[in-house]
Amino acid sequence: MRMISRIPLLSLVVATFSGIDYVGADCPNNWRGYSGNCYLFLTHLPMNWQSAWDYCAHMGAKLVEIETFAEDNFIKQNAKDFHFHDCFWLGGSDAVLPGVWIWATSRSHLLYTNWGPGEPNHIHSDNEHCLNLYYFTGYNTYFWNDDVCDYHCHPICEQPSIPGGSIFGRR
Ligand SMILES: [Ca+2]
Ligand SMILES: [Ca+2]
Repeated sequence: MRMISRIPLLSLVVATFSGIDYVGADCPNNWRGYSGNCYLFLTHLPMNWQSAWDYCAHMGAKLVEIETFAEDNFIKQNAKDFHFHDCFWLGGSDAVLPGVWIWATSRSHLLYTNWGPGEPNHIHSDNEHCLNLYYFTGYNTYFWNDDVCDYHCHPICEQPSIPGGSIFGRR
């Protein structure tokens, strides 16, 4: 007699991927949380790169530094939420040594990158030393782009989230 054993499917794994994990309680108002960090998309105040860097630094944050595909995806998805096709400043620059891109706050080299098609193309204009998230219309999405630092884009600030949010006055 043959025994047919059925192995119950104990765990049904439903893989969903939104790339967005809101942990708002750990972030200040209007900041969006993802994987231990909080991000502010300052969509009403486009400014040049230096002003964007200063704006974030003034709050004790940094102009966003994207280290992973997951973080990049989170930033891109959130940028799309605002439904305008525009640019956002990222915290990268090659102003110190043209062609050598670093994250300006942490002073570390860019390891992960997501350059748009043909970017960085500063070799053609020789004055694009600041990194932004730029909407490539033909691709219907955002990519990284080296751009003129005096252009006006929207800052994205980043700072670590605090479990419980106590330092932000929220419990
Ligand atoms: Ca980061
Ligand atoms: Ca460019």
